[in-house]
Amino acid sequence: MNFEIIHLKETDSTNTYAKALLKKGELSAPFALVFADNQTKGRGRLGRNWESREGDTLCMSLIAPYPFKPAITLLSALAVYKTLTKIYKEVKKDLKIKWPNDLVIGSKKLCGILTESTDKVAVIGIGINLNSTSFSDDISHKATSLKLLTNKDYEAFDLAQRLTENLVNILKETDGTFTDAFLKEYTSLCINMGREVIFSDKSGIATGVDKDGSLLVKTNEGTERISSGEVFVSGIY
Ligand code: BT5
Repeated sequence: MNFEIIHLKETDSTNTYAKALLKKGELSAPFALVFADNQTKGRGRLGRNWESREGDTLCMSLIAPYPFKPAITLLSALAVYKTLTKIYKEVKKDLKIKWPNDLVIGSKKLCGILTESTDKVAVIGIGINLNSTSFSDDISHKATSLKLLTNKDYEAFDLAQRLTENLVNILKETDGTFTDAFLKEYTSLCINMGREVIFSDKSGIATGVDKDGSLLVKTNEGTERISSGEVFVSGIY
């Protein structure tokens, strides 16, 4: 393995744990996987929650030696896609990426990614619903799992290691920036393309993704580049 592994029984958030490890400076490799069997206070973006249950949800963070680059989150979503569709071929026809950081099945969310960066290191937090068959009332209308799609059971730790291996390889190959080939692949899987998207107080049609990871949206006033913030896609949560 080309990364260190920290396997926890339980933690509040693997991203929080990873950031504390970085502060202590006790890591022995530039890449490290922090994996938790159970996460009690998972975080989404903008202070939101990430819901998980032991045995049902994969919760991991990858520590990677890269300064903040928006494309890292998008490349991570692509690595999740590539790993899941390589191991579980039957999910390929249903799995898509929703810009920037979600993987979706149909109109529901399967995976979320929270990247937190310093000027030197990125902590890429990944949550995937594996075996969940129910969710809290807050998200039951918009969440799904691999088990709900295939009726099979999945093992989180093994998947986390294989995903990390792929993600580390992609990050090393690209240095955390988009190559033309990865950008083309990401765009072809991105469910936003050609659809109406709503952002801030505007709307338009998503036409592409830029090399820096921005979403390109054609509005009445011309093409806008969206680099962060919330983007809603018509018909999807
Ligand atoms: C995300 O944020 O989707 C990022 C989630 C990252 C979770 C991982 S788990 C390991 C690591 N450690 C952490 O503490 N976090 C990372 P965002 O795009 O802001 O979406 C959050 C929203 O997704 C919530 O407000 C809910 O509406 C919804 N949500 C929460 N839990 C969900 C789940 N299990 N499945 C689907 N949707 C969920």
